[in-house]
Amino acid sequence: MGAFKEPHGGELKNLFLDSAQAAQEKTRARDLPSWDLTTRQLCDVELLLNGAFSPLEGFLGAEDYAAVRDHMRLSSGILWPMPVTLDVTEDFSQALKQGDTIALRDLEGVLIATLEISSIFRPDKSAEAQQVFGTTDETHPAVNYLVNQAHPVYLGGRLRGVESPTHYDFKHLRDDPQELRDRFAKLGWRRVVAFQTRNPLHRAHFELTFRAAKEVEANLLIHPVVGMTKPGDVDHYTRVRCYEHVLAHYPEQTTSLSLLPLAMRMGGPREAVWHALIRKNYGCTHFIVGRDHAGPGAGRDGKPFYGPYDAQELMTQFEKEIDISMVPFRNMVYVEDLAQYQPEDETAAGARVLDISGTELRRRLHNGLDIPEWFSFPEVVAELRRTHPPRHEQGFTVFFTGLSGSGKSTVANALMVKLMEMGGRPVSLLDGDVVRKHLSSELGFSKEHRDLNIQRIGYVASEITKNGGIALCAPIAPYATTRRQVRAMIEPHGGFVEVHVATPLEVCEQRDRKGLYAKARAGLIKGFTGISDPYEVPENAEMVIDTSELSPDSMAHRIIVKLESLGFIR
Ligand code: PPS
Repeated sequence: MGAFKEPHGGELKNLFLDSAQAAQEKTRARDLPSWDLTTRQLCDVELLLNGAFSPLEGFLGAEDYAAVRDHMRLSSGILWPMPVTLDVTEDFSQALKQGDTIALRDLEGVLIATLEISSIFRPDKSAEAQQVFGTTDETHPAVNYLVNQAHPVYLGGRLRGVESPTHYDFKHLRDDPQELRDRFAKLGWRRVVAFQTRNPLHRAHFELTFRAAKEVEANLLIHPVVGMTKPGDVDHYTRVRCYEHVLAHYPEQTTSLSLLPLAMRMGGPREAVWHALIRKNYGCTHFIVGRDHAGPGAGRDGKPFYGPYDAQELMTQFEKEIDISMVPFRNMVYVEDLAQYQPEDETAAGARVLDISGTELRRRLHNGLDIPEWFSFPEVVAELRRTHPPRHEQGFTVFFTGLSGSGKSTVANALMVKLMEMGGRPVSLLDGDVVRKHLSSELGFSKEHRDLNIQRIGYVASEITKNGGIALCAPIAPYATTRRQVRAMIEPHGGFVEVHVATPLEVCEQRDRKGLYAKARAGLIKGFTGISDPYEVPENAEMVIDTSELSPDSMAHRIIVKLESLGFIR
């Protein structure tokens, strides 16, 4: 049996040129203006080229864009809920006109496709945010992307595919729509229910997918997104290792795993409809929509952007038109007395139900606490513990900030020695003067140069932290914005403890160990921090210390106690 579901729009697109044409296109591309695709654009291009976004043949032009934004349809009338657009800079668009062709390259400069431009337009971003995502609140990840990352000009047009973006990871689990259709046909799978996910699978998901497949008498496709998901999600390498473990728990020959390089928008109901269309293109007949499908969480006002079952409601409207059957699912909870999972709305009144939220799971991982077997498979927990070790096994950064002569280096040195005495993790000291000698020797003290210097320190510290080490940084770091950037670079990889060395300026100036304050006062050094250049006092530092009050040794000891209380050492 061949494919049993028509692709969306009737024809499965394949935008790749044959090898002779691709070679010609490569030669031609040498003289074409070239655009380096962003990570998100690269995901979109991959799914455009391989037909996952059928019937699209390229990025949306102005007319289709407006129709999709306002009516969830292409101008031809075909249902399409999500704008798929190519955003470029004003500068790049300046020299372009309709009819021109541009080369689209990946981050390394490899030619992926060419685009024949049919439309150049400037979107009204707030209208797009409001219409597509129902909000202009920038805490919504897609709105944040649209407003703060997407470039101002959109280029629409048809794509000619030269080469699919390269993936070095999990090649055996990557299938394009035709490959999955062929696999289903070969296995004789006529009914396939797809499960979309961006999280590791725990027992509740396992129960839900297993029941869904049984209910509709279909085979199951676990189809996780490995392109872009919600910032802060578990990385896809860890997730895929988890999925492979869970796969072994389904009855043999019933379930398949394939990875989808989609860039999610976290667009709730509209995104659910989009996900369903995509799964239909991959040959699936059924699609599971659970609670809060593709939900971005809560907004600035603390309220969720979408209702928990909004996605199911919108899918109900379009299910027939898309021609894929939704398998709606309520939240699954563990009923302790029955020792089994049940949909939330089927549990008997008064039954003792157990659940562990995402936040609670992260807390338990952080602290190395028990994660019960009713919640997850032990192999999955072990995998998560490998990438999320408890805090005392993670790397961390102690970032000292304060005026010249405040005692940052002295305390940092004392702390380094104490940490080395304790052992367990390598310790690196990125002292202001040392960094300026080895990492930033060409930089001066303008705002631009100071920012660059701090960003370099942040980068090195984030690498040390990521690899499980301890980084002690001791620059002046006078600007709040740059300190915030450094925190954001490091926190995803481990701990970040900001210590404000708040020794008063008079004391620093009185000490004047290097004689720099005297020179600054005499005007011999321009832009000296605290004298003729600002120091923005930290507002959210984890610790504030003053070296005019206590010895460096006592200070270092206080920091050790703080690190213990935060769980980074024990
Ligand atoms: S920054 O602002 O964080 O990039 O500064 P940093 O890399 O920590 O370098 C500070 C050391 O450089 C000496 N120095 C100056 N400091 C402040 N302002 C000016 N204009 C300046 N020129 C030279 C000073 O000795 C600082 O060392 P510390 O150890 O902080 O006293």
